[in-house]
Amino acid sequence: MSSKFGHVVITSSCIFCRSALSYAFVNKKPIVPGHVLIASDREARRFQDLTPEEVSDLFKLVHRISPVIEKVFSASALTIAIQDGKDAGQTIEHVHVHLVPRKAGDPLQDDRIYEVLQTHEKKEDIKWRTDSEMEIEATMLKAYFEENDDEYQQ
Ligand code: AMW
Repeated sequence: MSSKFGHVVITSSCIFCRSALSYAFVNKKPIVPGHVLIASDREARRFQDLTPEEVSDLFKLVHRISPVIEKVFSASALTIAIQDGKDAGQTIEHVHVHLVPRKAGDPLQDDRIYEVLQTHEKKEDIKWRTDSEMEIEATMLKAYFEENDDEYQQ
């Protein structure tokens, strides 16, 4: 089943984990390998538009995915961020959490990540990934959840 992400359609082949009210998918222009997104199923524009149940479900899914992303991408830390509104850098008007693997000495140190999150997507010299590149990553992550996570929902 595909899902709406603002004005974009995320095909099921790019979605690697679902919960009751949220879904996790691979990024078309990740700032580093393993930069994934978790969105509410319902197309709410701002964080404050989510119901308490949706907030809880969204962050439970972030919580479930976090250790997997950290391990699979050999990270030692994560940045978990929401750009909540246009003036905070939000380009897709549908609440989503950025989950970014981090490690000592990575190029996103000293809070540079926040500038990169705001500008990376707009850089024309950085290519959008192809559907097949994204599918390969989603399939790898999906398999991990199917094998290792009893709560996995397709
Ligand atoms: W936001 O700026 O609105 O906080 O972040 C939007 C995110 O969505 C960016 O990381 C961007 O790379 C990603 N993105 C944009 N279009 C797609 C798409 N079709 N599939 C997956 N990710 C996308």
